[in-house]
Amino acid sequence: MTPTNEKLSGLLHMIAGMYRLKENNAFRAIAYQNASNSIAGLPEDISYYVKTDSLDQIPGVGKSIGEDIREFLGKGKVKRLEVLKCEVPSGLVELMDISGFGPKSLNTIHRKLKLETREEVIGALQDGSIAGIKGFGPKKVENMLRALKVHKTIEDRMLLWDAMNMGNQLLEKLRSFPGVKNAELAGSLRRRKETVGDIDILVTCQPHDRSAIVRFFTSRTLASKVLAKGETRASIILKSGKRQADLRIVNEKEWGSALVYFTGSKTHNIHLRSIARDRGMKISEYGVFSIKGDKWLAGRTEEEVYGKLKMDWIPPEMREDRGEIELAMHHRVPKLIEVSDLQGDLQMHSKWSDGVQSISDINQYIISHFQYNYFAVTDHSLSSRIAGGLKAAEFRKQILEIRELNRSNKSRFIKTGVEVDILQDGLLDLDDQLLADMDWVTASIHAGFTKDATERLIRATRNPNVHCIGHPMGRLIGKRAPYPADWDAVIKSCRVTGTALEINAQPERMDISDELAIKAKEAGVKVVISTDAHQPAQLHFMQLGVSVARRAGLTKEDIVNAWSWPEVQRYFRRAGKHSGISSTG
Ligand code: DGT
Ligand code: CA
Ligand code: CA
Ligand code: ZN
Repeated sequence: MTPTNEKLSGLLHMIAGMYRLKENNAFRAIAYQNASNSIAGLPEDISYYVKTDSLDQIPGVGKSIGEDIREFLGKGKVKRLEVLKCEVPSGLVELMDISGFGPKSLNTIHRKLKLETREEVIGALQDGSIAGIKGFGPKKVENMLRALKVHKTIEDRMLLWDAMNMGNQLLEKLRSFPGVKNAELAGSLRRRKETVGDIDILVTCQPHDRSAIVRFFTSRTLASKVLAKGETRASIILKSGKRQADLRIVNEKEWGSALVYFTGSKTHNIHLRSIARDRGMKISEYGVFSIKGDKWLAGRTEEEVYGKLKMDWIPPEMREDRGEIELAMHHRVPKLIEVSDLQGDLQMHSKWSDGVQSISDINQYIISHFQYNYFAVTDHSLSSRIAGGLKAAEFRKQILEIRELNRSNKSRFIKTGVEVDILQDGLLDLDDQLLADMDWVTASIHAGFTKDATERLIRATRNPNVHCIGHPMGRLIGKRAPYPADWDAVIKSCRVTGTALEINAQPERMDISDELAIKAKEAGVKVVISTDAHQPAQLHFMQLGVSVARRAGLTKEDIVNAWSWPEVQRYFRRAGKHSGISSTG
């Protein structure tokens, strides 16, 4: 993202937040949020669109948001935001993303206690003054405090998606710096953990190039602050994003052993060390050595290091000491799923509901960017009103549109579908006949997050029209804890009914988590990796979902959308599910 696009996207996000805080402005808030998302995904700097007079080509940017953008480029400010700041307490907007801190609650707190900043609100929660306000009973306050704790994880750590973007940018710069031979991400980022504490980078070079590389890493170009600086290492606070990055420089002969060491995890390394010891060796970042005689035995590549311990190479995503070392010793490391294995994407939203693009534009984008054989459009059902949910009759119309598109493309590329709401009692928001006519049905919970969801989810899995449960845990990393549920019972019901579980690849969701995906695989439950894209750029989140699956040791056989469409249909038919009546043909 260009710096201007980043600023503008942030500003529109702020306006969206202010409208939400102002209440009764949900639709405006969504419009601004959509525009903010679009701009974050633009291939060109925003000034290009102004110059070529093509602002209106940007999804979600209409006349009035277009004017805001011109104003921002001209004066660096937007009047609309300045006005809003006088009307609503802007210091509270960032709290609003946390569950339990909705606009209504924040407005009440603001009015009753005259609080203006997030710190003041957090203080008032902790010292009990908020508990004195009507409507803020012990249960509510407890929920708010718990949500704050969830939020804390994301203040200390970054989302994997953000870390990947920052890490890859940094890596590119280092790789093109003179003298750098190898450069690779390490630590939790290379293991693709769902949150990342800091960005670790490992580099090899000739000893005489080290100081120039350290100087570059700690220069103003990359660092806003230097935390530590030595001959072979440095720690900085990155200029972009304010997060920490650690650099380690090693000799080429140590590359493999250093990569193993700095990739971790710590528990994986500890287990490796004990295995080495059993075999009369020791292992460190400098290599594998014999205990007797202290002789260097291996270290150039990771394969060499694991090989010396009589193990197969282990993909970084699996290195958590969850059984991968035993698999590697028996040469049974699975061939993990890869992005290129995927044949389709089975959750996304078009502008029929809260997406920004038409089905035909999504179709074009997917054809020109992916090697898929199918994709499903899954707009929201009616009870997701804020998300522009559709009535049954509108879905019928949408089905006709998709058929027409397929007909004119002479293909069955686009599948009809829905992300149908699971209501409070576990029933679905659309009638069974309509669901049965869809190629692909994902059922998700979008309301009632604090109640135990076990029965609701199980009931949804029992519906023969439901192929998949969408974002099953309902968490938003750093904002909302998963709903309480008996996951073993839910997974069991998926197994019995042949219902798949989604790995939703939205950066804040990563839902189900790697831990649940491991359980799903153990139970023989299939998984669908979906982007839940609301605009084309988000279709690229797929790699995030794939990293969750890889951390769980999943292979092509475990992932529904790694199969051809006839295989998908066959699987669900055998499981006793309806598998569409070829409404796309
Ligand atoms: P993070 O940054 O909190 O998300 O997690 P990591 O795993 O990236 O941890 P970090 O940045 O402290 O260290 C990077 C890697 O270096 C870690 O995964 C394993 C290795 N490492 C660090 N400290 C130790 C240690 O005391 N013992 C061993 N065996 N390995 C360590
Ligand atoms: Ca780290
Ligand atoms: Ca580190
Ligand atoms: Zn959803």
